[in-house]
Amino acid sequence: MAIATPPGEGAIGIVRLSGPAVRTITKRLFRSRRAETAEGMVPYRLTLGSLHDPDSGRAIDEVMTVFMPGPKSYTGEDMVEFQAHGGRAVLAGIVGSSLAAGARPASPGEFTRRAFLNGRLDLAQAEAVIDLILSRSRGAREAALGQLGGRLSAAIGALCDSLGDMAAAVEATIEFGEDEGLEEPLPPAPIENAIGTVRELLAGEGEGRVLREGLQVTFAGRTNVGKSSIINILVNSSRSIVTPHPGTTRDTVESPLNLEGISALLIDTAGFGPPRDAVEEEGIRRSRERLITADLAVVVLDSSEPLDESDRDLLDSTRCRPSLVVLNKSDLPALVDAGEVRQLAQDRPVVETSAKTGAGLEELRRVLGRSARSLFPRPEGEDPILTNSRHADALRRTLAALERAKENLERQSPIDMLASDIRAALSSLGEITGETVTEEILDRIFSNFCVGK
Ligand SMILES: Nc1nc2c(ncn2[C@@H]2O[C@H](COP(=O)(O)OP(=O)(O)OP(=O)(O)O)[C@@H](O)[C@H]2O)c(=O)[nH]1
Ligand SMILES: [Mg+2]
Repeated sequence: MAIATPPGEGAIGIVRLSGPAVRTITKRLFRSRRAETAEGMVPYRLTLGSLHDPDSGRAIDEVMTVFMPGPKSYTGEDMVEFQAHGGRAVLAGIVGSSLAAGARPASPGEFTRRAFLNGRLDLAQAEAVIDLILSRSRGAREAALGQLGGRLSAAIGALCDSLGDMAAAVEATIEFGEDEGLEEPLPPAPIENAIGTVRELLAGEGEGRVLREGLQVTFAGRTNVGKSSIINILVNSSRSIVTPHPGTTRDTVESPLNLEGISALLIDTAGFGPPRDAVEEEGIRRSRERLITADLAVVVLDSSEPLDESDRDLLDSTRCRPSLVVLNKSDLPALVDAGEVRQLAQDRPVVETSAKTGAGLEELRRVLGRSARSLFPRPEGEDPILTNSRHADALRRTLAALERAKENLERQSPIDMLASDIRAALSSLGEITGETVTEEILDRIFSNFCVGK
């Protein structure tokens, strides 16, 4: 039993129960308005009634109740959900009465864990549930929904099938005693195909990281060019401090922003310039670090001051990376030749802005969105996207085992070795869908869930 809705006050608060005692407990708590008993409930249909304390009989709330008999329920067990008014005292009353009627509090993710243990979902799908709840952008949501629908599981399942056939052929050979090598060599195609598929899945890991952590967009430039002012406008808040003094931003400041359905993290950095103290020096070191690790770099220049060496260095050092150039302070008389900047920018977009008047900011938003899209072209494709580092880790071990298998096959090594490689690959794949997974890993996964899911 657990409250399934977020804490606080809301229109509706849901308490859900799952397990073999659900019918008995419901009978003790719920009175259908029409039948005056819980028996008036039709499975999977909402029934209006009231909840009562089992000891005193006192009413707690008017509720809608839905009874979902197993195995056709989320957990695969008998389940009931009470849709009550979403207030603290109401929900506390329902929880207290459920306990008195024989329920026990659920642990985090216990409903989904039971769904997994009862075969309603595999582990990758169960993990997609929490990803879906935590998703903050369309891309993340669609990837999680695809995984929940079994997209990744199907790809893993197909791999397991073909490797399973191969394993069976190898085991059969061992059984017939030909352990000194194969008379007729096994065809390498299934292993090569599997290696290709695993590599392809792993190639999508970068996209998955972007979905999970957001696209890192680092704004860099000299001090006082207006980096913080621009970011504040883009994220519509005064997240970074802005002052006329050079060296205002001394540490990196991160602000999340949704760029055309892709969640991004705009990173404001300490401006480049001669450091006046150890703090600024460390700030500049951090700026460089965030520039190196950025998915997208935004080079900000001040058009009201002549280009200097550090501007040119920055334009040059970001040339071969996904980056764009912003020429800020377009409201002031220009001392920078826009033509020269375009030339130094080469084929990168150059956007002229004024953080003071807001000119060019919409265009900058569009250009950022376009760059994000081009870095991350297929959030709505049909291919599974690897968003989970646990899955990536298991796939890397699968790949290593498959590569060993390929080598052993080519070298015509003793067939036992091949058999053990294929078994290792299958076992790593099984960790993803949960066929081969330890209790400890399950604990770790489900402890990230909220109570009530
Ligand atoms: N006229 C004009 N002033 C601007 C513009 N953008 C920023 N400023 C001013 O320039 C000064 C510096 O702006 P910031 O946004 O703090 O610049 P920064 O690049 O973050 O500076 P550091 O944090 O020191 O590296 C502030 O006084 C801003 O008001 C602009 O487009 N036009
Ligand atoms: Mg700043």
